[in-house]
Amino acid sequence: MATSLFGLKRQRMPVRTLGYVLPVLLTFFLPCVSPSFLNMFSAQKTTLDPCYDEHGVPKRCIPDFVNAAFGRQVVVSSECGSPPTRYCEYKANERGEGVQQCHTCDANDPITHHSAGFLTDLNNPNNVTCWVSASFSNPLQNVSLTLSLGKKYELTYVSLQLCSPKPESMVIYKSSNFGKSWQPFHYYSSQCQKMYGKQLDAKITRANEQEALCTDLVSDSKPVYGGRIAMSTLESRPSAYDFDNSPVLQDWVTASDIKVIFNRPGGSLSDLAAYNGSYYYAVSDLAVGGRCKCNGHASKCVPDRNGQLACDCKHNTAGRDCEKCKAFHFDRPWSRATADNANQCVACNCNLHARKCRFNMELYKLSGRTSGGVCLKCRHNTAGRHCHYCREGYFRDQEKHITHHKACRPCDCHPVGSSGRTCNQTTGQCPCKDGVTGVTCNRCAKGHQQSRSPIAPCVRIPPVTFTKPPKITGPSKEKSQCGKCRKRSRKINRKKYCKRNY
Ligand SMILES: [Ca+2]
Repeated sequence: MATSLFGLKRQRMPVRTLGYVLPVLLTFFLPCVSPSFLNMFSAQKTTLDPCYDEHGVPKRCIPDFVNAAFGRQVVVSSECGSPPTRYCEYKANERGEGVQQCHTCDANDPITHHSAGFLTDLNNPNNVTCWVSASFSNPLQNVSLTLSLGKKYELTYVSLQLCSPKPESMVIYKSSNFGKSWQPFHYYSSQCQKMYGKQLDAKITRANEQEALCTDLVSDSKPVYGGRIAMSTLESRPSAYDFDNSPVLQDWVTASDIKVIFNRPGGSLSDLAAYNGSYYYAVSDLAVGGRCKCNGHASKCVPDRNGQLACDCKHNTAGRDCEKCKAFHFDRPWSRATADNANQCVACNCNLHARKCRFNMELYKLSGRTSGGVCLKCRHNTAGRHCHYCREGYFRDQEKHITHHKACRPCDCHPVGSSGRTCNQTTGQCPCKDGVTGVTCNRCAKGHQQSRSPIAPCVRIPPVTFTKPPKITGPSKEKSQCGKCRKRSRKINRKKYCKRNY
């Protein structure tokens, strides 16, 4: 597959568009781009899954470089042809004389219309198609182009190829929240200070890397017609050389929408002659070069269930931009993949007893930044941040692995014989009252016998003395019951106590 320095896979972009755009970009933008940023765009080997190496080890992966504007609808504030109108160009003939060439714009004519669809169609230099705004007489009338990319992208450039002369003042804005708010991306004006309160060609430092530059287009206004305006998102920005480690710049290049506002038409004499008191803007191609934003965790973007473009997330990540860890993978904090580390999200260790967990930064730090997952709603009578021990009232069955759903058995402490309901986690031994024995405290210890008192259910058997046995006066039924009770076993009866008082 033919790849260029920017890792462009030529099949993905209309060949003619790339052929036209790339030389411009490489000439202007390469010197200011960091090696790590270029590496990000380096060609990916054709493997089964670009997000894993041949041993199945996760590695950073990124979607192909595309013209994100291609074929997308652009909302324009103005369009010529309703009703049909004329617009004129002022060009030099073979003898160098200025000649006016006028054209008809009829929105309802398939041949002479100049609709917004021409902004993002195939950019064929042999058959240039232009959007043309309606003509206007006030040069300060704004005309805007709004392009929704439908998904966050990380942009390398925004470019406009013009059919009219280059405007004197214009601004490119970006939105990274689908049009809720807009941020200036680049100003163009011969009067930066006057028009926008911006310094011409201001120096960008590490302190203001998200500040839009203001540059002058008119000083570079050849050719008058068919010129190209192109901004590099990273140009002149110091951290471009360390893009991987610059969240500020990663944020700066992120956009879901682009808006271009023309504030003032080009002001040279030839331009004005062409306008002849009636201004217009005309653009043949609006291109937005970049990659679907997936934070290094996906190699492609695909339509989701709702038909919206979303990253095909790997490395246990989730979200439209793979901007979070997927459910139950919160043992480490989410992080963008870098060239050195895929920063895969890791599943919580809950010993198969929980389906949910959360991340705890304190525990993560305490563990030496290895594990911060805390299991939620441990099942099967387990407890602990990893559901790794038995909850109160249960003890470990040592014959079963901790992941077994019956690894914890109930203590089953005798309600009368034990002094509590919590047994030893390992042995299952319940806390027995004095004179009581057995794992569940269900028997009187040797030398003890059951009493009538639930507080002291087993009392010491009094020493045997050889005195004359007392005369039994009670009913013979009670006597036989007591005899039975004493003889049978030392097991404590929960409901019934021997009535005889020892
Ligand atoms: Ca076009």
